[in-house]
Amino acid sequence: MTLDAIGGHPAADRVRVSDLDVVNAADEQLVAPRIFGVLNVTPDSFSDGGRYLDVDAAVAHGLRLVADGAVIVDVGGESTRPGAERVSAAEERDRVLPVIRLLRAEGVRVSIDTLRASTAEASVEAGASVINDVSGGLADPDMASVAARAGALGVDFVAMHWRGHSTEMDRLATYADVVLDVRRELGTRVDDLIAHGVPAERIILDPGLGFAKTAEHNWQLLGRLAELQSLGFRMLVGASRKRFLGAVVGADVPVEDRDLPTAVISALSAQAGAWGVRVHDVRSTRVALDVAAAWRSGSVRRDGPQVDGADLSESEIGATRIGSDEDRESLGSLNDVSRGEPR
Ligand code: PMM
Repeated sequence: MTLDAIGGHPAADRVRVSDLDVVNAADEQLVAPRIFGVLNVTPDSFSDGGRYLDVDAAVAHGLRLVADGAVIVDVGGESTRPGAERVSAAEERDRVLPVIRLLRAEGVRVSIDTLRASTAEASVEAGASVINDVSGGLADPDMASVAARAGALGVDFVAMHWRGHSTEMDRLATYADVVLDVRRELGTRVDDLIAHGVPAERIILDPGLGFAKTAEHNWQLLGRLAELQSLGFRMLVGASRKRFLGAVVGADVPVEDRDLPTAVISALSAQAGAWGVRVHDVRSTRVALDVAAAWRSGSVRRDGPQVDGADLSESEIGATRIGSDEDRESLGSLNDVSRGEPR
């Protein structure tokens, strides 16, 4: 069957054009794709594990990500690198909740990267405005209902393509056609989420690079991103520093050397119409996205890479990319809602 014959997901009709363009309706002035800055509060994530276990260090790094151009900070308390063992729910919450509360107090928008419904729910209560579940709701049977309750309050849900936990995902990397298979499996996730009451316009899809994927699978998914986007949902791309980039820059170099290919992928993802990119080094991706935007529009954006975090106080850093006072007010009221019981 050709893609033309498949068409978009039926629920995509409910995703209004304006929703495709905004994070929680609060940042319309920003040019897509949005940058999710990665903040792993873990001892063992593959690229930044152990660096931000201390709450103050984590918050300072979150503020730095925003100063560099992230629209949202994606906080994770459990590593998903291949082979990683699970941490307890209590340990995960102890890692992420203080960081989320403090970042919110600084006016920073936060996404919670978790497989657990209980962590997602507690994080939304602490002020998170996006739930980022790398299993797309498959790992925890309660996640879809939490996403539905949170979605009713305007909280977005990232459903990544996933086939199994870190300890087993490498053996699950078999596909007839990786793009068509991932597209179909993401479509099934959308059906299930909507059946549980998640509003279609709150769903963001992600191809899940590196999760039950070989390097070739990752490149095929990137090169044919438009086929995934034809499902009709916002698309988030998470290539940052992943192992498959080692083949480009050399396997024995520091992971930071993967920031250049990551930034190139961010620019190419922008050209392909991605809505968001999730990266560790925000500054290099910001520059790459500004170049891509200038290429498209014929001039450098007025809100381009003018941020110099060194000149800003911490509270100003938190507000830098969020925009005008009016925008900050609307963000504040959004999170007042999110902080309540998501029911
Ligand atoms: N990758 C990782 C963790 N969370 N979330 C989304 N939505 N997409 C991804 O590709 C993704 C993710 C693994 O990378 P990390 O250990 O550097 O956070």
